[in-house]
Amino acid sequence: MLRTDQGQPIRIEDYRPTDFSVQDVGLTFRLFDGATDVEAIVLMERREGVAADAPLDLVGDELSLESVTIDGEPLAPDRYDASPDRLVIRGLPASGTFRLGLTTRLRPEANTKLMGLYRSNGIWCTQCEAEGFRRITYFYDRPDVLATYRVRIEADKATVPVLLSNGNPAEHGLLEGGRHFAVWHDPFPKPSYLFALVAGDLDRLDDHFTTMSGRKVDLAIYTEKGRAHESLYAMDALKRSMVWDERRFGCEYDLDIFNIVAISDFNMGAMENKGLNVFNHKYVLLDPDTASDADYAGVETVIAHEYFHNWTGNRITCRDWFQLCLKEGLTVYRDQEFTADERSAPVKRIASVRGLKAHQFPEDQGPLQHPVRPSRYREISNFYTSTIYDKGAELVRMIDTILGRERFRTGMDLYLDRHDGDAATIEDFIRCFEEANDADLSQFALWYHQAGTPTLTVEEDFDQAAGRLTLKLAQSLKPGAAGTGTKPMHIPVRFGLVGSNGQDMEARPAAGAEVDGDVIHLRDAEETVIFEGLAERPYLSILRDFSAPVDLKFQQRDADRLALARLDTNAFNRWRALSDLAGEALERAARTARDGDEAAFDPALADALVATATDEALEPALRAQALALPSESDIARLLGDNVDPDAIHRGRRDVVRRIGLRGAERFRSLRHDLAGSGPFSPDASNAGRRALSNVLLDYVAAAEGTPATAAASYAGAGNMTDRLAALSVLAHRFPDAPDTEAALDDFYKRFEDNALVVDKWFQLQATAPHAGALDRVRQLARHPKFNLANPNRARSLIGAFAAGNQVGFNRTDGAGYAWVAEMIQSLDQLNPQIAARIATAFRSWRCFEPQRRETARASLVQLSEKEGLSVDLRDIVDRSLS
Ligand code: B3K
Ligand code: ZN
Repeated sequence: MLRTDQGQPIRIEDYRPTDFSVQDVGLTFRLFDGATDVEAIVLMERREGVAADAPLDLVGDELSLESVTIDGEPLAPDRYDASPDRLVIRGLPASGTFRLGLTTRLRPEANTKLMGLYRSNGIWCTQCEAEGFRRITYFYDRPDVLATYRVRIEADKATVPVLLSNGNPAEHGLLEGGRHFAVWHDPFPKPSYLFALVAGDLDRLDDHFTTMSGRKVDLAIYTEKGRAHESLYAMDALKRSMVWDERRFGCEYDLDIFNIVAISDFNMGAMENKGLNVFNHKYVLLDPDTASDADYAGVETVIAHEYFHNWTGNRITCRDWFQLCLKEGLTVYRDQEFTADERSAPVKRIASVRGLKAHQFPEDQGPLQHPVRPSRYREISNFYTSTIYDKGAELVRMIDTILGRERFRTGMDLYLDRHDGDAATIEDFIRCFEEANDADLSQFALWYHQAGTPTLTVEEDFDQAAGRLTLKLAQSLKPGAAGTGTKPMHIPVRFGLVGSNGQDMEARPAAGAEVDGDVIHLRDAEETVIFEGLAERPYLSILRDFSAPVDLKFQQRDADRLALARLDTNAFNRWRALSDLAGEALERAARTARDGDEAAFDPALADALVATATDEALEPALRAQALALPSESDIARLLGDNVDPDAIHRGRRDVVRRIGLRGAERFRSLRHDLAGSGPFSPDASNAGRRALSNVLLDYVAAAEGTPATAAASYAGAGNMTDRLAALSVLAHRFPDAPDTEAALDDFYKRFEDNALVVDKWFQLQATAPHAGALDRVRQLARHPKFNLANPNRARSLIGAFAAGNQVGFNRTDGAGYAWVAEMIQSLDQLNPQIAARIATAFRSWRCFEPQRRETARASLVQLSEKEGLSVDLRDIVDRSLS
């Protein structure tokens, strides 16, 4: 018997190249309702040095093999063994090329995993990353096997007019029986995970772009019928991305055509297939009445991200999946820089750091911890994590900080030049920065291999008489679940010494750690830096722009933080000063709420927030970030252990109410001033004004203690951002009010035909933190519009409740955990990837107080004892319990 995939661990040290090389792949898809035949002709050759009797060993997944040929001749049955997930062929030529022909029969309509070829609303589409191509044909489905592809698609002409694949169009024509065909040729060798096919009755938005060398590229975005006009903003974002990548990194687009397709059933955000990006329609379609500012920003980011992959991911791909951060971390870094340039650098940085702390820090501190460059996995789909993406991007950003912008670009140029056409490794990437700049990044490289969030401790001492500031910096890393090393790493610490006039003071680094401009290079476990020549005690602005992904421990005086919140020239650190003060106030409030007391309230924080809200010198989006207090899960992370989500919730509500009471009058008048007039515009500056106005609405509503203002805002809303914000204040703050029910009903009735808005309606209710939350989600799971098979819908109810409703999911009686576990188990039968992803919400179970810890563990254990769990889900459950 051939082995079947039981999720055996894959280890990096077992990597070796394939026995046969693949040069070219020809694929013919004959699309019919119910069944699709795929004929593959693969040009291969035994590699030099490989034993002449070594068999060809290819991988499949749930495949059914119809025929095998070698150079056109049918292969005798005794020459091969086939099972749904493996094909082994013996007796192949010892040297020279041969053509392997395979025919497989697929059932795309029955493919609920949405990996390989499947149908979404009648449209045939594919998703191959990471291991979906093996669900189409037997292949070396791994990223280091690069080949050119020629793809022929045949289908009914009337019902399936659009036939798309990677590369450039080569041929098309008519066939008998009302059918037609199209042939696509992709001249750039690519791994199988970048293969794509789309076929259906689609609408199209056309445009074009002229590259920096003057080549014309045809651009098209395909949508479901009648929705092409909703992709105008996405098209604009695409063209801006193309310009930006040329200017910033010298990266020019290479094919004659670039296509994007929006699909409604999609496991993730989008996919960077060569020349044919396939998107979750959430990240393409926008309409001023139905899309919020967050949706516009999301589309812009994802369009850019997938486009940027054309160089960082496609032209240079990964040798193996352990190198996933090579393309993902780097591409996230690039899309963050794009947004910073297009919108606002400090606002983007704050949003990225908030995201990192909310998603990556808990992952790095819990049982699902893994290094940015892992060395083991059981199921690669479970490694598309915040650690790979977001921490991966932080590591690239640190290289930029350590080397400086120009030297960073020199290293990138060498990487893009030297490795074009390669399947590369992290070591290749780092070496380019070292060689191009004569730099030593060997200690820095530990960041890729040591899991966990290092703690950076800072102490300061100022000698007034001598005008001398002494900084003591220490780093430490606890051993965690991944069991990787804890050696001191190279940490770039950006800093400033802020004078009472708000200017950065000039100071001589007199001794101690290496200081280069505004960056301290911390390399040892403990180091001291001495600055001399200071006329007054400076306010220390440390870790500016969050220059390293560390857990900063710095007992800075409140007065200094309040001063930095007013004065710091570094906008990010102005935000952080307030955020740290607020975090501490919220921690105190949670502790006292747990003990049944009311927290003592220091009005200084409220006054600082009011001052920031009304500071005309700051862009509104930045003020909105400052006013948005740490979330309930942020507070849970700050508390660290023995967490009681009900106490966090009560404490936070109390703090918001008191700030609201103190600022109510100013907040109301500011909202009045911010109220927009004129037609809706999604640009960053208008979005910032709406963000500020809506964060203020929450304070005002909290202070008033009645739904009246939010209900009025809902009724008067002229766009989705304001409408959603008002509805969220109603549903989250006043769940039982008649106004809330009325607004939720109105919202549903207005938008029930728009799936993306109905998702918002599910999500908003699923995340409302109140005692009846579980009953509400149970009821919503029976709603006629709920559909477990659609990933967006499943995420908007189950995922949103599990990851975004601290109070509801973590009920003391364990009923929240039990319901989520039950839903995950049903979902696992349809779509293991989505089930496994939602299950990661259990990862912080050990941080709770004993009763919740026990009930959460019980649900996980029950899940782990079920028969027939997918490899995906079992991997997450087992690791969560380990
Ligand atoms: N590379 C894809 C993600 C694929 C996820 C596979 N489970 C999208 C992206 O990161 O751009
Ligand atoms: Zn990506």
